[in-house]
Amino acid sequence: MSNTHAPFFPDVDRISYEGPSSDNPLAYQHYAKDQIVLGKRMEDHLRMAVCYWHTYCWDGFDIFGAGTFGRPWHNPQNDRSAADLKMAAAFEFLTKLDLPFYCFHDVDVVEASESPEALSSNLERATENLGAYQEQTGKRLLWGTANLFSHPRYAAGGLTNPDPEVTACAIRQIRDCLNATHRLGGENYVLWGGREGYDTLLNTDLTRELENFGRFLSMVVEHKHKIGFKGKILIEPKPHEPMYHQYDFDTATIYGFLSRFDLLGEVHVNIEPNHSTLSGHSFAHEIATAVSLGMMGSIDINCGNYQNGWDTDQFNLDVRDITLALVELLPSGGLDTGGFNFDAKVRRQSSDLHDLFYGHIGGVDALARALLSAADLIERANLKDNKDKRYAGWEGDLGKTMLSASSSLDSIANQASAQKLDGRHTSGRQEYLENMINRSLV
Ligand code: XLS
Ligand code: CA
Ligand code: CA
Repeated sequence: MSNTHAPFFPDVDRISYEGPSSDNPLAYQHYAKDQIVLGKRMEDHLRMAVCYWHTYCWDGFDIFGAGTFGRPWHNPQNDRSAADLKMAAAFEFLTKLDLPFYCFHDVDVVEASESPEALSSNLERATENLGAYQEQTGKRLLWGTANLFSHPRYAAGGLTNPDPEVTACAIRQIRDCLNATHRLGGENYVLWGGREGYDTLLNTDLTRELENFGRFLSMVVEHKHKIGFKGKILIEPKPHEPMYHQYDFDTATIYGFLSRFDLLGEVHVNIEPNHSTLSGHSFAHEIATAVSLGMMGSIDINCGNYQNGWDTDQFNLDVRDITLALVELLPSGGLDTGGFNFDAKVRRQSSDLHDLFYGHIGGVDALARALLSAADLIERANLKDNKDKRYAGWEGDLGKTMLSASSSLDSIANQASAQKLDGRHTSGRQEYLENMINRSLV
């Protein structure tokens, strides 16, 4: 497929690394993709992706007003020619940013489709075109996903809808999009339960909805194996918005759900900082929980606004916050099939095409700085040694005996009394450790 529509960004060259002293706003100051950090190239650590929906689909509308962007690839009908132009713009932008991956929803890559049949066949055509662009540019698919929340039929959810006819439509979309992701060599398949949850318990059979959800998620996993898809199936935790309550509340909730339906090891998580903070957790907490429970999949990098708490999907420039998350992620081996997908959008007032570049360049450099900072911290601050020392007692006689199979509440209590054990607090050195973070920040 030759990109006959390009260029949409004629005055922007490929963005390259110019170093921290560069004052070129269309250059990377920290992201040097071939630089080796902790034994791996930066590009391979971060595996960054541009998302279709915020970057190419959104025209700047919000609930109070119409679109502000006037993108040259949009038209009011969102017809086939708009879908084709958008795809050309997408691969030009990705190539100019020099990032390896992209992500999409089925409806993002096709024209407006008036029926489920039309969506299936339009997706078929779009998959061919995406494959051709991948071939031509060397870009890869980090993940695909089906949009089960925008069409009015999904007002009460997709896989948890009260009406089986709606759920059947949702399943058809998932089947088609998982097949398309597989054909495109996608590395993961994501399910964000956009409307899997409820607005009021008064009309909701919570027991039935969760049972149906578990049953149909098992079918997604069965289908993945049937077609030989080697990527990971990922659920994306989010506590609320658009629904009052969403079943995939946070990573720990999903762990309980997967364990109930015997899906542990088959389904992992796609963690988003903005969703982490919405659920009352830090980004680092969600990463640490996923690593600890063996559920780490991928990351949708963004952040919310600290004052209003909504899902504002901003580019995350908070190097310290990302560093704290990477300190949890990197020692576990880092991302495997996952990556950092920019699920972030420029503000509605940022209506120039250049703003799309500024947004992503800032996000990329923040990730690169956080990677360098986390690597320095891990190497210099001996965080592992510090933790090992703090928990050393559990490797000694007392700790081992207490945890042995023959121990009981009585045996431990009796030992405490016989040996007159009188445990004392030792410092956790929190301020010392927090200072180490600030000293490592690049
Ligand atoms: C919305 C979600 C969504 C998913 C993909 O809050 O972040 O964008 O990542 O459906
Ligand atoms: Ca997301
Ligand atoms: Ca979000």
